[in-house]
Amino acid sequence: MTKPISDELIAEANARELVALEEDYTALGRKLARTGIDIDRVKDRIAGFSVAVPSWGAGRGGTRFAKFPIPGEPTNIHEKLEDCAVINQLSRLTPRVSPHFPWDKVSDYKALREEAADLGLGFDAVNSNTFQDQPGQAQTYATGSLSSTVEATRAQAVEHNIECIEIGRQLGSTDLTVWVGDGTNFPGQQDFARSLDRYLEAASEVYSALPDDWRMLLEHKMFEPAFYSTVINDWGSSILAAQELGPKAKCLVDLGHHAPNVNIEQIVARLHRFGKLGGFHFNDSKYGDDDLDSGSINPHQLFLVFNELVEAELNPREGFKPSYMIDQSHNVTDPIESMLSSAEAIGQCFAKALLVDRDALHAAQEANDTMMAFQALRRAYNVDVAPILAKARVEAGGAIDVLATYRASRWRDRKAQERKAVGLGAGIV
Ligand SMILES: [Mn+2]
Repeated sequence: MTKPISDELIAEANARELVALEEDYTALGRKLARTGIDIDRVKDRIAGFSVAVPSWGAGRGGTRFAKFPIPGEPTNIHEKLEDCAVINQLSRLTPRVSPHFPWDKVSDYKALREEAADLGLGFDAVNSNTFQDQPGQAQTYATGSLSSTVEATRAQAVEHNIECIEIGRQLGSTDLTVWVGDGTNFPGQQDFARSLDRYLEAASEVYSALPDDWRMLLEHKMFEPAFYSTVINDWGSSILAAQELGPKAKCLVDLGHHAPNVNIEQIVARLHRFGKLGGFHFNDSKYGDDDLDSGSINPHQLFLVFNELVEAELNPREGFKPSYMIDQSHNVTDPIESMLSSAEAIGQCFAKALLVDRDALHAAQEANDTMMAFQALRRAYNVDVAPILAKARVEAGGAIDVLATYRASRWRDRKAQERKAVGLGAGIV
């Protein structure tokens, strides 16, 4: 197995932190024991938790105005896998990569799967792309893809999704994530009902091509690139489409794809209630974007989402197997550092949700004791769970201080010497 960062460097960095970590972990263990919680059991749950990273997140993102590349950023799937391996080696939270096609196309997928495995990585959901045109493509997606009024365009979009399934089979994936940019910029531009009909008909052709153990994750988005309406605009349209397509179709919740201030944790509970919660794209937002780092703006919301997921575990519905992935745009940071920080934020919110005294919460809910129900959540949210995550990491060979260890490795500087420079460009990648 190829390890991008040397074990010696990680061990050296950890040696400086280990005594303090043991002290903090022991103290937190004593505090949690007073409320009947075994810290080692929480740590074991964290050790078993993982979140996928997107291949496209390994490069610097951008906006429609500009993109500012950094020296040493990856320019192909092979270099992206290397960077994803760094994130997983240090954090021990991100063992899978979610590829995007055609961006990550190669000629030999068996070899790509082996290359990833050698780096300690597997593949998560495959993502199709019918929101931009590719060189040599026969039909344009300028006015839509799966919902296009043009039959040949819909057929091309269906064919691309089926090709993604075939690639995914070779990579070991079992999920196809479908997000279409289809929508309108003007009132009257398209008929709301007919465009959804066309989408459903085309999506059902993709659905029919799913292998037995596969799922089709429908990702909704309220706006962008279409700014007046989108065909799969919210969780309502998403669950209706998933119900119509069949049991293998599930809804994917991207935290940034809602109107500002929407109660996303309630949507999570609703989707789960009907067996349609397929997974998450984690990010954060301040206004209406889907680009900021997970937990950087509203970590409390992330905690409340995980609180619903822990509740869902206690009341499982058919096929409850949510997939977790980071999906954010790293415009001003080293993407590796952003994903290390984000994976930590996501893991922390899961750990805090595990600390909620469920008996106390449920009893307070049944007794309509509003304040104590709230306090059951608040007590857990207020716990600093960092020592639990650090202990789980170090036991799995990861770094106690992921960012300091990453910087000590000088990974990006070294890659800047080896990798070809990225050209200037615009647009989200
Ligand atoms: Mn997304």
